[in-house]
Amino acid sequence: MSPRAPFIVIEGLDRSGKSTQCTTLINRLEAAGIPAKLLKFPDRTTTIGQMIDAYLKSQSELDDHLIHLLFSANRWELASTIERLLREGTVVVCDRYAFSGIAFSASKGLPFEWCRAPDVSLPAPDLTLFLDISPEAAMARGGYGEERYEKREMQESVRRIFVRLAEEMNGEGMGDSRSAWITVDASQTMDDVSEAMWAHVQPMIGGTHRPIGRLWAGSFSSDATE
Ligand code: DGP
Repeated sequence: MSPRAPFIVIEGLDRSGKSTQCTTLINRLEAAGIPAKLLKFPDRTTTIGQMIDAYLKSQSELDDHLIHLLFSANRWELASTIERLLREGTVVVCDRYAFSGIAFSASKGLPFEWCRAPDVSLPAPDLTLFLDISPEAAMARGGYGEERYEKREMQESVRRIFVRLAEEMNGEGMGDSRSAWITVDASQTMDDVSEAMWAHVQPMIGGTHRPIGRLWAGSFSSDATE
């Protein structure tokens, strides 16, 4: 059986350079002759994504729980596509994923475990690259834009939760859903960040025979009678 391609997630604060780095990574993979596809969450093109887009632009008001579930549903909309691409041998690079879901919604005061629940069992990344930058340095890059979460206190809280997730993902007790989480210093030059990312991605491009993992798979009992 031929190996499947790896699933790579890029996470970070707003203005960490994430989207630019995702594009650079895709270009590098393609230049190396590796089929690669960039996905971005939220995917604002779907019906659910359009509701999220309106919310982020403050054109609509939604309950915090509801918007969290919509963000998660937006990931589930693409879950089978991600699995198909990986099996076909296409590297999937994802600009944000379930970790953003927890980091942003828990920062608004929703319970951490409640935030995790709807994303349990999504395809698990083989590698998560977290582009770490202080909110001050991110702001110095031209300030935050107009969107709802682009405020300093929010970004500070988001960063603290990302750090907690990093410890958890690399820790014991993750079972099959354990996946490598690498923190990259995103205050470096764009070229240095791109090199640091490539150093982790390049060893994986030959693919893997490991089955696609399930995110936080051990979190719930699968048997209602247990
Ligand atoms: P972006 O298009 O990458 O700028 O992301 C839009 C904003 O949405 C950004 O501030 C991060 C936030 N975000 C991304 N995913 C989630 C999620 O699952 N839940 C919540 N509450 N916010 C998210």
